[in-house]
Amino acid sequence: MKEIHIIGVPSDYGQNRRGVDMGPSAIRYAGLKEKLERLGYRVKDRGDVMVPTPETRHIEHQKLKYLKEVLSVCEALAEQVRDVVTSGYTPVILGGDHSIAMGSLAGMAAAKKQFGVIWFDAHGDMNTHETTPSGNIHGMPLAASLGIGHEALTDLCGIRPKVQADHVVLVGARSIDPAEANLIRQSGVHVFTMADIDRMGMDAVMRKAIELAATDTDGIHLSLDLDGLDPMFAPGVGTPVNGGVTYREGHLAMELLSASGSLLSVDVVEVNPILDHRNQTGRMAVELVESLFGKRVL
Ligand code: 5AB
Ligand code: MN
Ligand code: MN
Ligand code: MN
Repeated sequence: MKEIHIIGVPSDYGQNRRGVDMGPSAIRYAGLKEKLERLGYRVKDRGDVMVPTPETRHIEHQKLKYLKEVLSVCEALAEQVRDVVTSGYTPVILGGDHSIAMGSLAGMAAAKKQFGVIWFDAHGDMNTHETTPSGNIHGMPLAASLGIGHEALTDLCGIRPKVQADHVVLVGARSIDPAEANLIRQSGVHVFTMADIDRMGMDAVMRKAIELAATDTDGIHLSLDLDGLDPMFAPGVGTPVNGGVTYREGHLAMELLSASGSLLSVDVVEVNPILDHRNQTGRMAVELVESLFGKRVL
């Protein structure tokens, strides 16, 4: 039985709404460790990566807000992920905003994994400092991990790129900025929008996504942005977008990934307890992770 290591990353430096730094607490409070243990796993919580206090920091670059802080958090996370993966364990990384995924993927790449990525998200996260409408780095982590954008981000941990575009699949996309759309098209990543999910169904979309991310790789990293779900089921996120993945579609996606046997690692990001209702989104995150690690009705 595989051993799971939980890593908390209480960082909100990638965006401008406080509260997402409390994501790891909210997800732990919803019973993550106990529920994974109930599924038969050994689970170790490695605690939180060190994150500086925002009130002591200021923005230096308007197009790359809190660049220094984002980089230091991601470097620390990458070291933890590398250690967990090279020891043969499965990391479950708790954000924090989505900028932390640059650290997750850097750690995977440092562990010399050839991995695919399923990027479950309402957004593309494919902006750069040149295309960003906000300056928020949580809109850039996928581009950076592919080697696109400012070299401070793309060269994180001295590995560029972290992942190859043809092994990357976006699922649930429905809010892409115009210049970001061009980068997505040029990059060669695979995209299943909400319209594709409507037409093909989540079952067919995920089977295809898993095939694309698992072919020629050692397995799949899931980057689970809770705003991929419809805000009806995940209201506690900073950038909600209507028309998202339903409760059942979300679970089906996790169940299929679980059944594929190709999951290597996961990050669960953008849970913001301040914007949530009685930890609904934290609990949803834990439920999805349970399905991802094999929870079944019978
Ligand atoms: B998230 C937006 N595209 O770049 C930008 O939540 C939103 O990690 C990014 O997916 C959303 O600021 C980033 C407008
Ligand atoms: Mn995201
Ligand atoms: Mn998003
Ligand atoms: Mn390939």
